[in-house]
Amino acid sequence: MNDTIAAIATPPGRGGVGVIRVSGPNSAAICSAIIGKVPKPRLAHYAPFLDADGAKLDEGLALFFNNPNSFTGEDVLELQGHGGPVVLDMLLKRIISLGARLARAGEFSERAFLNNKMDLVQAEAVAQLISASTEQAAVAAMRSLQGEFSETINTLVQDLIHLRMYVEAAIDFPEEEINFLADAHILNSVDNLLDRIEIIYQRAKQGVVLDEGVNVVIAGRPNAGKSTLLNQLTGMDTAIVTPIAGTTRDIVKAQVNLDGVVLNVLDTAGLRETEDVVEKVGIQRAWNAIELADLVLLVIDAATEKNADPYALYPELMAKIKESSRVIVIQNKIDCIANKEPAIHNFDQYIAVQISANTGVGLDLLRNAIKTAIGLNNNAADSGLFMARRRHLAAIERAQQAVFRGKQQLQRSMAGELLAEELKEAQLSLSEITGKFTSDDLLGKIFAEFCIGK
Ligand SMILES: Nc1nc2c(ncn2[C@@H]2O[C@H](COP(=O)(O)OP(=O)(O)OP(=O)(O)O)[C@@H](O)[C@H]2O)c(=O)[nH]1
Ligand SMILES: [Mg+2]
Repeated sequence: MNDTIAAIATPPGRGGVGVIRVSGPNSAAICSAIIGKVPKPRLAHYAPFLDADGAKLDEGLALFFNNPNSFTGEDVLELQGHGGPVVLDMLLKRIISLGARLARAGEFSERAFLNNKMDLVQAEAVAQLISASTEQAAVAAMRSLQGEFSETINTLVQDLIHLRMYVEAAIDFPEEEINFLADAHILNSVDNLLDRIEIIYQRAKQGVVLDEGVNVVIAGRPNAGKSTLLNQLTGMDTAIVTPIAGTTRDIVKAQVNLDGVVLNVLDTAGLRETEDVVEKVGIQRAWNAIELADLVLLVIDAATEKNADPYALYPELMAKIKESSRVIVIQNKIDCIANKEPAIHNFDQYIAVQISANTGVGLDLLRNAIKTAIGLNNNAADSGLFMARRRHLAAIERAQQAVFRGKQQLQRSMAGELLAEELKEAQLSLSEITGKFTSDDLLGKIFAEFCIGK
């Protein structure tokens, strides 16, 4: 961390303003060399940006932040010049020649983390805020950035530590240990921790959905109305619709914003036996997509098929989908059935919705069914989603398992030492989330996903 890093912080391309960011011990010297002085910290200073021989490269604003009062906690220089790729490159070269090196992706945020300006969750939230593709995702990322998620985790870690200390105290007095452990207080505390971990897990899970979006695949027999449904969801003529069975062959992709969650929707070729070479390839692609889906919308022509049980209708498909993925059976074309109203039925393993993709009736029910299926519970959304990533979920899950094992040790064998050990394990897993105990390898991976200049 003793070197000085530099990067163009604005996106590639042309814009009114382009910003170059420099961080590290040489920032002040670089600033003096380019504009002839180091301006007062945090005050915009208008100046020409000079080349080595005194020629003007550009002109604009220089902002200097002295450590530790900067984003990274180091001396930081920001040069705001004109937003052209060539002029920014020339300025960056000049900065590099003065003793900075090009920053790696995420390196500014990494330094902010290493200098305790923010924890890992907050640093990741910066990247998520930048990549957010819906308003809800941005709001949730901001919430994580402000530390709400970190605080929840930290409180939980504190309580884990307290309980562990309590249990360890008991171990120190062997003659009283059993009585002590039998005290309902310990079991109640363990149960309370388990409940809270579960709530955090559910909230984080929804945060992951917000961050990553959901892979939705529309599947079913030819002519069931899959492409018509896709067009209803996008509100556009996204896919070709004809009365000819086997119209869709390639996969048609579209993004749909469902109350702030991005659905990556794939419309696929109708599943059937065929000798047509092209259609065969299309159907193979459909199967591949089905295997990767988080949610399968199984479209059935309700005018000709009364059954809606996917296990009876599509055993092969139900066997192929991921264990964690959800299925919504869509009984389509109810406009062809006299006096048929749209409806929704919740079963244990799937939801069935009756709609007409042609007229659009029942689409609101379907949207609700999708929200239920992906766990986007409105109450939790109102109570404040925070942004989370898979790595956070995995850590929460490990903590949950450890506390659960600890509880078993307590109940089965009053094994205080083993309970304490499991509580410690849970504490370490949770601390990984905020970065208190995180290996350098993992840190490297996390920050490598960021963009350059952040
Ligand atoms: N009456 C009625 N017709 C529908 C409905 N949905 C789709 N159709 C018609 O059914 C035919 C097939 O629709 P598509 O959306 O192309 O069906 P698909 O499932 O994509 O078919 P393939 O691409 O061949 O697999 C078209 O003529 C649609 O107009 C509906 O809700 N009611
Ligand atoms: Mg189609």
